[in-house]
Amino acid sequence: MTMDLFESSSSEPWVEPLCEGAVVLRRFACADASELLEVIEGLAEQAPFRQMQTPGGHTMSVAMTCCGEWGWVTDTRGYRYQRTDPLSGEPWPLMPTMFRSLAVMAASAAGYSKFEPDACLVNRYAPGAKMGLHQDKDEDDFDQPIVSVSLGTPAMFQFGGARRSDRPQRVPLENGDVVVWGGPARLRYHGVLTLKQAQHSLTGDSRYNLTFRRAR
Ligand code: MD3
Ligand code: FE
Repeated sequence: MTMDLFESSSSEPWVEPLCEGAVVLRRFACADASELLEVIEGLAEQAPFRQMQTPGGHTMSVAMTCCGEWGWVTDTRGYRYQRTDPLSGEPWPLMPTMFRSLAVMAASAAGYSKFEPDACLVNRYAPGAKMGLHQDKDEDDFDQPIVSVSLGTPAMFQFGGARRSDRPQRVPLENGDVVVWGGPARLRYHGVLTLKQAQHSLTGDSRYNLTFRRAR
């Protein structure tokens, strides 16, 4: 009885390989979660979360902001990385040191020892928000992995294949889970199912996702 309680409260990270090139580092960022969220609040004072327009004229349900040398933007002219926040015309906030070191440690734990991110996209999901199946292909070098950090309420991630029509597998992602996507997994289709109503002690009803990239 007491032993069960003890084991279920263990919070040591563990590793779940997803496929060749992709690995889930379960709870890898749990110890840093509250600090990461405080830092996100500070970033959002400089570069507020906004719901961007797709080239097709739709408003994304996910709110986004960026930090680092390059930020990812979408508008009616297309998808691209740019050095400045279109809302202010100012450079994106610097990538906070603790963001960078977490991403570098995670990449290294997954076998990518030379990852130097120059862009971090911060996604905020309210209940009802989702991200349709897409590929991340606006970066210059697909040999560089992407590191993703999930914070707040749980989400169901969809991990598809090389073609949009490939049936995706579902991967639940919780607070503190870090995924590293590289090699043959780098260009696979992926998305996030509609976020369910839930509560997390650190974020209320929201989920945040950081994706660290090498844009250029
Ligand atoms: C698999 N974000 O910002 S992170 C994105 O949870 C994005 O907000 C999702 O997809 C989110 O572009 C998923 C996981 C992820 C990120 C990049 C990938 C999975 C990936 C690139 C290739 C394959
Ligand atoms: Fe993506």
